[in-house]
Amino acid sequence: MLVRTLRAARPTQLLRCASAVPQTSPDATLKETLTVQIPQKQEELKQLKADHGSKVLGEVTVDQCIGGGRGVRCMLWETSLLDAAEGIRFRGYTIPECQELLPTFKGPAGDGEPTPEAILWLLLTGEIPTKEQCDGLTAELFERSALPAHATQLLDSLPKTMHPMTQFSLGLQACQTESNFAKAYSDGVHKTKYWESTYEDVLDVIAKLAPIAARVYRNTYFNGEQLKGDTSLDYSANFCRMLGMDSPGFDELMRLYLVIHSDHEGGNASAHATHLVGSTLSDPYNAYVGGLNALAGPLHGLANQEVLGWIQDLKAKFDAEGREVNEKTITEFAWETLNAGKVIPGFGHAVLRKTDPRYTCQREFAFKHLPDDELFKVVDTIYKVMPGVLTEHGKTANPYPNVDSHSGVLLWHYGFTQYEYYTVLFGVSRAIGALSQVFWDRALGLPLERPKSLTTGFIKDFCEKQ
Ligand code: HAX
Repeated sequence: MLVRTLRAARPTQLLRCASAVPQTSPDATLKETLTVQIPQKQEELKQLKADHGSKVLGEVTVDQCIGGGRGVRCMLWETSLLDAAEGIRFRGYTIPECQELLPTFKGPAGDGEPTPEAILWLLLTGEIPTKEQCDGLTAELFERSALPAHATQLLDSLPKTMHPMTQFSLGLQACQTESNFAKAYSDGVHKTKYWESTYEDVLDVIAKLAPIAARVYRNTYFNGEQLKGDTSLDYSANFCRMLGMDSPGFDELMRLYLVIHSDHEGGNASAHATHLVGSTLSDPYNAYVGGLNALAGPLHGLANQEVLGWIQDLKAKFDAEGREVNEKTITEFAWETLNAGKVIPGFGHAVLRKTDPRYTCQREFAFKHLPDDELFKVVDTIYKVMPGVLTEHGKTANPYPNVDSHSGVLLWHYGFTQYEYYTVLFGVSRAIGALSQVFWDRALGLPLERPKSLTTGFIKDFCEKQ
């Protein structure tokens, strides 16, 4: 009832973006809900192709072809949509709307941060789950979280100097032996049934990522001393206990973190890589390993580590010189970075042209929970000066902060200071969105991804003949 009332209040634009699939029963399990939705979505897509298959969605310029395909509309992605000015909408809902509508650990919406289980349900189904549905999903994820012995042995054998993202990716790759899809495919399953084993893999991977990530953390920074989770809690808090973090404040931060990093439409490198690998009918384990390896790049997910590194370097330099970190010294350090031919991590975006709402909600979290934190004040001062510096520099299309600019300082506040590990947390979260879409790729029977590439010679000839 509550859900229906809130849905009725959704803004017009949101209704325009929303899927045509009706709300299913509030008592249904996740699999039951999806089972009802699949034929409807298949029909919707079939109709879309029949009605509009030959319509033109956009053109491709030479700049776009050479420049990483920015703005080229050539991928179907159901779980979220990004607007350059407004930012992300998850299944039609903005971040503040998700915070208002999605169940929390304690109970109804509004009582703290939404849980990752809730955003997983929303991304998979397009529906706002009830608290009971979320609790059922939490239990299901815990049941699926066991790691095979060879995966834990492999993780424990890795050098502690190996980057945590490499360890994380290897850990998931080792779990691929558990893939239901790979087994079903080799047993000759009919293509109309692909979604069933994909569903199992998607939930299994999401469930296993938390213990893999925790193991990497404990191996790298705590001599391999492993800690038990607490399955009386939710996915986030259980993960926090396995990491060795035990405070309600950090639990809430982890919920916020895992929700807002989950999805950012399909063209970003980690989502796109997952989608591309998955489109070959490689199973969700292999597909998401591809996504993780894309996330590990400094222009993408690794930027959250780079931001903390940049702030530490800045502080070290001015502490050593006996100078205060303020607008003037930050500006000076920013120019040193730019003049050295490096990027300012945490600023700029391939699509966004305004401050990232994922940055804004983390800033609000900081104002609420750590307003006097020294590092937060530095981040806030950077926010004041950096758009001006980057505008003066004149290169970047978007001088405003992105999600990675703020996440590290919040983690640091709670004593989670091993910043080389931060991208692993991003990787735990991004699975929720990228794999929800892999599920729909299989359920809708989307084909192998294979865009056309061109040579420089071809482009020259083509343009000269025009
Ligand atoms: N600092 C310095 N220069 C920047 C810049 C920044 N933060 N952002 C963009 N530029 C430069 C680009 O390097 C490019 O320079 P060249 O012409 O010399 O190649 C120029 O400005 C134009 O780039 P753009 O069109 O504004 O941006 P792109 O779409 O090419 O790239 C990036 C988007 C996010 C990769 C870019 O803004 C960047 O490198 N930012 C810093 C790294 C970062 O924060 N990455 C995380 C992004 C969010 C994310 O994916 N999180 O996971």
